[in-house]
Amino acid sequence: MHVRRFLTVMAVTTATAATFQAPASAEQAPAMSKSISSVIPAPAVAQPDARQAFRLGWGTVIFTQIGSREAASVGKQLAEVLRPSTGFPVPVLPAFVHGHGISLLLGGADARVGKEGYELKVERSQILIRANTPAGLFAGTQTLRQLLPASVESKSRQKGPWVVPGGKIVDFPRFAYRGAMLDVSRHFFSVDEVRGYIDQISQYKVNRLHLHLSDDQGWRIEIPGWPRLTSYGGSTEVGGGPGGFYTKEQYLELVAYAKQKYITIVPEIDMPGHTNAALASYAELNCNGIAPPLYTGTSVGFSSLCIDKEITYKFVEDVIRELAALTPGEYIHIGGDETHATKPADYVKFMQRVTPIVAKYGKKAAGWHEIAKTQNDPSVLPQYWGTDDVDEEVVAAAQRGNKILLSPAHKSYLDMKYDRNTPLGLTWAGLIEVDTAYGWNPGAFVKNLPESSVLGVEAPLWSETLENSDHIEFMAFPRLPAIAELGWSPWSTHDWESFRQRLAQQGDRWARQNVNFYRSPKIAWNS
Ligand code: TNX
Repeated sequence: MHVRRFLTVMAVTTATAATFQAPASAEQAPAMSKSISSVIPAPAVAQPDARQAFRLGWGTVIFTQIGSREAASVGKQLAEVLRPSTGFPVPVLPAFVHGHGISLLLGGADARVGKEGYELKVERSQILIRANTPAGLFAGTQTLRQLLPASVESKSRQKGPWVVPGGKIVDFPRFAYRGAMLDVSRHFFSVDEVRGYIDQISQYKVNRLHLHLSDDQGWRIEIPGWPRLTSYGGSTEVGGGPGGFYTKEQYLELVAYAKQKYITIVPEIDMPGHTNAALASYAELNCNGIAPPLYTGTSVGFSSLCIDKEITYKFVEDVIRELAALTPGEYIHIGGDETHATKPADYVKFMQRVTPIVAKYGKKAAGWHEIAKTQNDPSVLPQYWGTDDVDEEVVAAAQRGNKILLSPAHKSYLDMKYDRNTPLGLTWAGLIEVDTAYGWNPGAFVKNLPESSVLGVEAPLWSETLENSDHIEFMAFPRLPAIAELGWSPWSTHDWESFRQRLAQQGDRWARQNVNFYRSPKIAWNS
């Protein structure tokens, strides 16, 4: 079978040779002079060794830990990146032997790598990635991708040489939660569009994708017993387009796809505000019993579930039970932001009743940081989205034992414009160039919030102005990698000059992957 694949690849190679165009020579130079630390996120420990380098060739094999299906899957995913551009067969075999190859092995790694880290050694004769878990192996292979020339990301055959700079990396994350959020409510994004974003963020060791599945403009996930949520509440979006929703099967497909890339999906149903789509679908959820019309504008803060009706809590429980069943991860996000149409006392009453429902189904509640003032439950995860560095309620929650997730809007909101001329996006939290997105320390950002209380960071992408993958990519790149580095890399590696040089090398990779990135003038892009 391997021989046949080998011959097929040979044939393809010959056929494309005539049309092959040599890449601009400028690309070769930085690839050759690149060091083992030229990666985003910056590795925790990197020791370059200029005397060593590995050259991928026709005979390169990926060896994976014997008996581990997951290690084999990580190896296969790596091979699928390498084959089209190198034209090499790159077979993936269980590691009975060590040859001239790339080995992905479980166990035997440096003690510091923990659950998600890895050790990577690049020598003339082999590349060795060791980790305690398949997630660590996957992280190691994402590093390896970036150590190869950018042209490795092309879908068609490119000229080598395929050299990986020599040395050793010991790498592991600073924070457990390294997230991205996508708002699929304001504009709906298809399964394929979300998969594309998963592919992109997983390259930067992001391990959570928070999906904002409901808002005033659309309800996007099927819930048994409440069919109008999707058939009616999901039928439009901002601007009046057709909207859409995920069936249970489609959603599970996304969960499984993300899992292959060691990303856990965190579902959000925003409540009690941001609920017009649900209120429009079911009249009984409204205090006055009258369903409002569907909404396709972009205002916030005008809708609320009816706090004093029992049906509200039946509805919420049905939703949470279903989300919990669809979620392998520990968190269900229950929103709770901008509840200007809910009285403060009602808001507290609602959250105090709803957070135990999340616990009843075996999950912990995450919520926008307003939730911090509603209870003493230390398992709740407030997500800070303020625009400054002071929040006493969040600090008080941390003092009671809550972990905090950081998404300060003026730093991490990917839907803010880069500058005045950015054609997409909003400005309410400020203009966010890539140096601003990179320029903060999550471990010492909110006044009196210690690093030990910070679970991690998340970069939200709200979609009032975004309609397709090109738009998503333009807002996320290059800022998402900046936030990803803040989540992964130790603060000791934090250095704007180093980051901007490493970022410059990503431009060509995105171009090869057809990622529509923003060519920030702060960066000397390498292509
Ligand atoms: C605020 S941030 C919101 C969203 C908007 C976003 C636009 C937060 C918890 N709520 O409803 O989409 O601003 O940037």
